[in-house]
Order: sequence, then structure tokens, then C-alpha cells
Amino acid sequence: PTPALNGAHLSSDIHANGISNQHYVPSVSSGASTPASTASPGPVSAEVYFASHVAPKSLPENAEKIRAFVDRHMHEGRRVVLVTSGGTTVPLETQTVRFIDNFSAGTRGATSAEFFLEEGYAVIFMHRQFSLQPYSRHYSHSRNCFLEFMEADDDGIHVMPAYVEKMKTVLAKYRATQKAGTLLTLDFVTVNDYLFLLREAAQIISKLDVNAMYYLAAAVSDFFIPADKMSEHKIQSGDGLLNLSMDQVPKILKPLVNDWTPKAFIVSFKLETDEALLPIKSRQALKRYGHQIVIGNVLTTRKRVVKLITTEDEAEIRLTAEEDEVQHIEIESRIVPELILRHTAWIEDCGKHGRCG
Ligand code: PAZ
Repeated sequence: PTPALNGAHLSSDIHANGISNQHYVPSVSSGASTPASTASPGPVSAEVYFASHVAPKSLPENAEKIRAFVDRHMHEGRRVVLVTSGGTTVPLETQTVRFIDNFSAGTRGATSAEFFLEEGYAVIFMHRQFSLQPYSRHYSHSRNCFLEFMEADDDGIHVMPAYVEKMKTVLAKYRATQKAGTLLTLDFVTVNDYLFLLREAAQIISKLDVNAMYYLAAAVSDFFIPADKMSEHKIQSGDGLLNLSMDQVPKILKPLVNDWTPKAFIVSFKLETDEALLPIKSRQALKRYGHQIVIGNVLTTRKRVVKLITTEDEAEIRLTAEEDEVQHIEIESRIVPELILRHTAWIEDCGKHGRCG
């Protein structure tokens, strides 16, 4: 998605008051609105981006966790999938009061992670802080608050009988995953956190060669304000409009595929609101980055229909109304097994595609 211009929101006081900060930030000014595309010559390379931005403080600690996790599962002969999930923020100030966000709750990533775990994969779950997580997602959203499933009496607090069976199943899977140590969760908030963490993880995971999969479901901002153009302090209100001119986020899939982890099986997601654009944009991404699959989805139908697009073919996964509304089947239960079959083929065919370990 393109958070600044497409499907994202600014914090409400920016919308309401039209803050001008022309004295503070060259890339943010008052006056007529200018689309970022006319102001920007294109994204900087990943190399330039990483050289001019500061890594999050948590990076060394997270790298250690990833290293230990990968070593252990490599030793035990398990495949590893890195799932990214939820949206990134784009801060408008260094001491951040306001930021641009997007809609993603992390449902796709959290749900898919559960199915990968069930299929025996070790999962590195890289998610937006406070977005949905495997297992707890069933009881943590505002619509599914765990308190709605509980009752109290003189003996204490219990799960209401109608919900016991489902909760037992979820709890058993949660405990089994904890015991097996097959889930590592790492969080990010800003697009900068995301980029540094993904690069670090990929460089460590690359030792798994073809046995690694990437399932890039996070909704990552396409635009950001570079560190050197960002206001240090809270943008002050004035009598003009706030106009944002943002740079393009570097196209990270290119170095991911070519440099950081060239042997892995890489699945990216493409979200559009205009269905007609989906095949065009998905094929463009495959051609540009050279990875294995793009999963295309449309905002309004993403929980019922997805398209698996490769350079050779296109397959649709679609739930019927009965499956969706009556049986409450989650589409990720169909996506994940299909990807695992394709990952197996990727491993078995490594002689053909030439990216063997
Ligand atoms: O998090 P969610 O389940 O509400 O949404 C999932 C999704 C639409 C963000 C994901 O399926 C997706 O398409 N991610 C990539 C978005 C993009 O950068 O185009």
C-alpha cells in the first residue's frame, strides 16, 4: 500500500487542523498539495538507505535470538518460514507525536503462522507491535475480548461452557508450540525498524538455503520521510495546510532475492483496491524482483479470495459463501498447504532452478 496517499490515515488533528510546518521540515510544507511522485526521482537503493539511517536499538538482541533459533531448527532438520505481519508506521517527527499508519490488523500473518506451525515449520513471526499474534488472536481483538468468554461464580473464574471446546483446542496448540520452541516472535513499529530487522533476519536465515521460506504479508509503507528531512520536534500548527512530500521506501525485495537470501523460497503479497491492477502489478513485481510467488488480494475480498501468481501460471483460492459464512473456514488454511507443496517442489527441483544449497 501507499500509506501517505492511498488507504492510510494521518492522525485526526492533522486532518482537522491542517497543520503547516514549513519552518521546520523541507519535505513538509504549506501550500497546494503536491504528489510525492512529482517531487521524487525514485527510491534510493537499499544500500544508501541503510547507510543513512540508524538501526533500531533492539537489533543486536533480535539478531542473537534469530541466530539461536535458526541454528537449533537447522540442526533438527526443520524448515523455517519467516512470516511478516501487520503494518509499519511512518513517523512525521523524530520525537514522534504523529505518524502515518495503515489498516492491517495482522490477521493474515497470525492465522498463517498457526497453519505453518501445524505443518511442522519453525516460524519466525515478525509482526507490528500489538498486532494480532498466533493463538492469542482468537481472544485478543476488541471483537473477541477474552472477557466475553469467561464467567465467575463462588468457585472462581471459568470459561463459559459454550466456548470450552474451541478454547481447549487453541490452548493445546499454543502449549504444544511453546513446548516445541518452534515460534519466535519479534516486533517492529516503524518502517525503519522493519527494514533493518528484515535484512538482519534474511542474512542469518540464508544459511538454511532452500529450506527457508519467506511469507511477506506485512503491509509495508511505500513512502517515508528520510531521517535528515524529519522535524526533530512536534510539528507546530499554523494557519496553512500541511503538505507532505515523502521519499519512496527502497525496494527491499531486490536485495532480499539477489543478495541476502538467494536460495530461499520467497512469497510476497500484493494488495490493491482496484482488482484490474492486481495481475499487472503482481507480474511486474515477479519480473522486477525474480522471486517465486506473488499472492494478490483485493482489500474488500481478501478474506475470501486470493490469487497465487507465478511467472508461469495463476491459481485462484476462493472460499464459497457457505465455507466463509457458515463453516468459518479461514482462507489461510488453503493458502499455506498449497505453498508448502510448492516449497517442497522448490527444494526437490533445486537442480533445475540452480539455487541449491
Ligand atoms: O492484516 P490483514 O489480514 O488485515 O491484511 C492482510 C494484507 C492485506 C495486509 C496482506 O494480505 C497483504 O496483501 N499484504 C501486502 C500488502 C502490500 O504491501 O501490498
